[in-house]
Amino acid sequence: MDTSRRFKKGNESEVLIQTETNREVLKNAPVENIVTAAHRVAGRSVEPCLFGQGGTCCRNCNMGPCQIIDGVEQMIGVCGADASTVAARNFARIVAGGAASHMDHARGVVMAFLATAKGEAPYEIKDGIKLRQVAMSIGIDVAEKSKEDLAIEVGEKLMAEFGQQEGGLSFVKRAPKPRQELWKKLGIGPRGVDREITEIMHRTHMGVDQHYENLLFQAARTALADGWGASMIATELSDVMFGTPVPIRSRVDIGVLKEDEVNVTVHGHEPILAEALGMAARDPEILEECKKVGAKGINLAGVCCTGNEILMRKGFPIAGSFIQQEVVLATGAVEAMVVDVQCIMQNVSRVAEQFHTELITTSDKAKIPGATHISFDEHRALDIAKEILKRAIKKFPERGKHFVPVRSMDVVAGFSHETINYMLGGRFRASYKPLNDNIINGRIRGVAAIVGCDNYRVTEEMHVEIAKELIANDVLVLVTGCAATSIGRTGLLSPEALDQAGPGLREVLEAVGCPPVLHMGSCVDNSRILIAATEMVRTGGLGEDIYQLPAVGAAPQWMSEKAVAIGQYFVSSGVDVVFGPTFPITGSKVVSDYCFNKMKDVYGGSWHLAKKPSEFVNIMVDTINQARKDLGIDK
Ligand code: XCC
Ligand code: SF4
Repeated sequence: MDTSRRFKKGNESEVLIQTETNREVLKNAPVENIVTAAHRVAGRSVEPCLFGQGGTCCRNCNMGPCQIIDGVEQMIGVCGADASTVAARNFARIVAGGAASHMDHARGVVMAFLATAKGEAPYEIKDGIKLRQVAMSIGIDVAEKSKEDLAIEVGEKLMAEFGQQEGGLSFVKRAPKPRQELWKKLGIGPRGVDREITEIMHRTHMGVDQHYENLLFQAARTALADGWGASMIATELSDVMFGTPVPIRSRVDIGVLKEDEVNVTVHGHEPILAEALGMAARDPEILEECKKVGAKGINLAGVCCTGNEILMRKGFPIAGSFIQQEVVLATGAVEAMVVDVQCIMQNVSRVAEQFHTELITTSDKAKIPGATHISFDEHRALDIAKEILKRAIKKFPERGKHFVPVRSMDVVAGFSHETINYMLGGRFRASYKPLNDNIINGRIRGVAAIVGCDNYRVTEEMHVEIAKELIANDVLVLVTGCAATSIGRTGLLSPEALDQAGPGLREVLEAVGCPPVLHMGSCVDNSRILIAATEMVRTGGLGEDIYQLPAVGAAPQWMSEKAVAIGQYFVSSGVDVVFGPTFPITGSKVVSDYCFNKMKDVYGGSWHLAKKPSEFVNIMVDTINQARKDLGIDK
C-alpha cells in the first residue's frame, strides 16, 4: 500500500507505525522524540524516484547519470543504452549485492567450521550424522575417518569452491538431474562461488554486456551460486557445527525482554557470534558477574536473521524483526545490542545513544559511528563473547526508566528439511512419501514459501494475511527470515493455530502436532527449501523436476538485495515467485515481459508482481492449481 506517499513533512500524526507492539512501545517509551524509519518514511518530502524504482536510472559511468524512459528515443543513455540494458544491468547488480552477502556469510561459516574441526575454536562438530551425509553428497569417502578429519576434508573442499574458476559446485549436483541438464544447456551452471560476482560487475561496467537476456543469464548463474552454493554451504555447515534444528518452543516479540536480567540483543546474520554469546551467557563467571549487579542472568534475544539462527537451534527468543530493531532499543531496557553484518540500520546507533544501551559492532566489515567495536575472531570466540557480556552487565545498573510491553507470542520453530522429513514421514521411516501422498490425494493442495524481509514502506501485515488465506486453502506454508518473525508474532507458528487451517491440512498436521506454518530458519536457510523440493521430486509422484511441483514462493515485503538473489535462484530452479509491491525492472517493458512471462518458458518458473495480499494469494493459489492440473492430480 502506498500510504507513505500521503505524508507531508513533519506531520507526526500521520506516521504509520507498523505492528501493535511497536506502537505500544513508542507511545510509552521513557524518552520522547524517538525517531524510527517509519518517521523518516513519513518525513521525506520527495517521493521515491520513479527511474530508480523501475530500474532505469544508470550511473555506471560519468557521462551519466542517465535517466532512461522506455520508448522515448531522446531518453536513452548517452552511450545509447536502452531501458532493457539498463534495467537488466541494475537487476544483475542487485542480485550480485544480495548473493555477495550470502557468499561472505558462508565464507565466515566455513572458516569457523575449519577452525572448529582443527580444535582451534570453542565450538564442536555437533551433528556427526549430518556431517557424513554432507560428505557423501559431495563425493567424499567417509570410511574410517574421524569426525574431525572428515570435517576438515569437507570444509577444505567447500572452501576451495569459493575461489574456483572452472567446473561446478558440489551442492549443485544435488539438484534433480533434468534441472542440472537445463542449467548446463543454458550455460548458467555456476563455476565458482566468488567468480560469478566479479563477472557481473565486469559485464555491467560501461560498454560490456548490452544484451538484456545475456545479462539476466549471468544474474541467474550468480543467484544459483548463492542458493545451491553459498547459502547451502552456510546452512549445512552451521547445522553440522551447531546442531540440525529440531522442533523447539520459544517466544517472539519485544515482550521477551526481561525486567530482572541483563538484556542483550544480537542482531545481524551470522550464527557464529550468536552461538558464542549463547555459550558465554551460561558461563558461571558471567552469572557471578550478573549477581553482583543484581541481575538474575543474561537474557539473550535475537533480532533479524541472527534471531532465526539461534531460535531454530537453541530456542533463544526473538525480540524483533527488521522493522522492530529501533523499537527494541526504544524500550530503554536493552543493555547491549551486538551486531555483525546485514540489515542493521545505522539509526540503531542514534536510538542507543538516547539510553544506557551500548551498541557493539563485531565484524571488521561493518562498523558504525557511535558504536563500540570489538573485533570478533572465532578462534577466541568465547573470550570475546564474555568480554561483550561483561560490558553489558556493567550497563545494567545504569538502566533508567524503561518500558517493556507484555506482548510476546509462543512459537514452535526448527523445521529443518530433516525435521519435516521425519515428522511428516513418520517415526520409523523418515521420508517425503506421506507428504507427497497427501499432496496427491489433495488433503494438502501444495506448498508455499513466504520469505524475506518486512519493510517500512509496506504498512499492511502482508505476510500474515497471505499466510492465513493460504492455510485456509489447505496450502502448507513454509517461512524464513523476517517474514517468519512477523508471522510468529500473530501466533501462526504455534500448533494452536491449526484451527485456522483448512480441513485437509489440519487433519494431516494435527496427527503429527505441527503448526500450520513451518518456520524453516533464516534467509540462508531458504536453501533448505531447495533441498526439500528436490526430495519431493526424488520421492516420486509429483513429476521429474522442481518446476512440476505444486509449489510457489513469495516475498511480499522484500527490502534487501538478498531477497532478489533468493527470488532469482528459486525462479531459476523452476519455482514461480511473487514479489511486491514494487519490482526494480518495471521501467523496461522488454525486461518486464522477460522476467514475468518468458522466464516461465526458460526455467519453468517466473517472477510475478503483486501489490495487495489478495493478489498474492490469487497468483499463488492459481500457480498451485495449475501445477496440480498439469500433474493430473486435480480431482
Ligand atoms: Fe534482513 Fe535476514 Fe530481510 Fe530480515 S529477512 S530484513 S534480509 S534479516 Ni532475511
Ligand atoms: Fe549513461 Fe551509458 Fe554511462 Fe549508463 S553507461 S551512465 S547509460 S552513458
